[in-house]
Amino acid sequence: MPENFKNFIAGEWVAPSTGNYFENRNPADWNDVIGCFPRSGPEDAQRAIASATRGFAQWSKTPAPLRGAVLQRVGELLVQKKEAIARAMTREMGKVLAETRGDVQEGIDTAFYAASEGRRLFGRVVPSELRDKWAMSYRRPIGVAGIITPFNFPMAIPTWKMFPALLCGNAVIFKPAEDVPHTGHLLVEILLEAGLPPEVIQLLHGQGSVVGRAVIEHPEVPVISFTGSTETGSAIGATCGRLHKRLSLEMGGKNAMIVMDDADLDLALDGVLWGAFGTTGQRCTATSRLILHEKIHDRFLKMLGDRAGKLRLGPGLEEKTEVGPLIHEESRQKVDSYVGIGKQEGATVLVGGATATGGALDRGWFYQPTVLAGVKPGMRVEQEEIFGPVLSAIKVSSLDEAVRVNNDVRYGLSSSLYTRDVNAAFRAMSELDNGITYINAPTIGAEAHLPFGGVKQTGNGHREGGWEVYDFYSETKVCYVDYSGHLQRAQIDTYTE
Ligand code: UN1
Repeated sequence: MPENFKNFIAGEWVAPSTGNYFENRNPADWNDVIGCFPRSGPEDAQRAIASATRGFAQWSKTPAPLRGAVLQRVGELLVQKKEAIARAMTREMGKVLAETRGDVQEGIDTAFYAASEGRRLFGRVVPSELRDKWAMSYRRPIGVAGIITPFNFPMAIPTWKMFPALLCGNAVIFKPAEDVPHTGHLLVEILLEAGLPPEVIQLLHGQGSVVGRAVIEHPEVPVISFTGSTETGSAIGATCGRLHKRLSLEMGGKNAMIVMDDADLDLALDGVLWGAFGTTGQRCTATSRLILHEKIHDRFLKMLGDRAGKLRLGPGLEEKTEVGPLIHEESRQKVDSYVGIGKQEGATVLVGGATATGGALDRGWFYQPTVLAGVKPGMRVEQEEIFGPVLSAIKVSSLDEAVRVNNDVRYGLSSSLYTRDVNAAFRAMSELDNGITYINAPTIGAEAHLPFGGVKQTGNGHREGGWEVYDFYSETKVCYVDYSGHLQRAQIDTYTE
């Protein structure tokens, strides 16, 4: 019998009020059941929010350096348990071990950054326009933060949101994606082991449409952070707009790599294989368009076809594997249907283009790494996020055209340019309409201590990671202290002698 896992609500591991559970299976081997996880109901969400409100009252008064010390211990525990968590994560969501180790490392980096921020969290003191008066701003915690996260970075993305939220003094309700509840469980265990007061964190498993919605719609949860699809993000945005909530959205991408005729093609080849097929293409930052200068187009596609066709598919727990499975069957069907759409639109399949079968592959959601050639700007496979191992190659005749093609999509997360021309690189950096641009590196690989996010329909203007996320999770308070002993009127008594 698989284990029944629990929610963590009001300082205790508890069964869901509904009594219902869902199965969590290994996407590389559907006979392997990891466990059953609560299909919670609105009542569980209500209890979690009431408890988090109590947790907030306590934690918001804990000095920030002490909050940082808890996150320091969280980071140390993640270091100790890195290998075990990476293995559990690969079993749960499929990506290869090197990548799940990297995912935990991103959590470690985020924890240590947050810990050090506990001794900064700078406010500002600025000159007042009046004499004998101080003017300053500082940060205050906001309240309970609802954190809703996707399957593709089951450790890193929750930590990007949760650690800054906690460091700033907020309490957290954590709703991990249904595909990765086990990694969520392991993360909450670590927070508790590190000494986080129990009511400051609540773990709520279940469906976004039920518990996610209950958290988002609750008036006592003033801050929401969501990473996932643009469609769901828009719906959350509408609700949060109506309820005047602070909301950070990270959503889709249609990220392009541009390879110019002067590029180091071997370097670009390694880059595109990693950018397009790492995490089986299931990153918001995945390279899903390859914009090739006409002078190197045919040669580069030949090189790419040879290498992409040889990538080793298999269970991510096997060290030889280069590409793991997709997260579930529905996702595999979506990928396959996009390949069909691409063919109908006139693209040709250079490599891949079908479900991967044979041996161990028959027990998981594998799909061949796929390159579509002859893709034209405006085709659906060029415009829409596929979230799988499908790369669309487009031919252009200049950097200007490449930039236009890059920018002509509704998303704007990351972009990449391979060139040896420093002038072209700097010009493109300012013209590529994305939140992140890489020069001579693929579209994936953001570092935890820099702001992460995109423009247009990728996000709503906020950034995760780095220093900017601390603005999102704190409320600015301004204080003026007038020690002149008489009334001084701002804007009026300014120039009097
Ligand atoms: C995501 O795909 O949602 O830059 C996050 C990267 C990783 C994070 C990706 N550090 O690819």
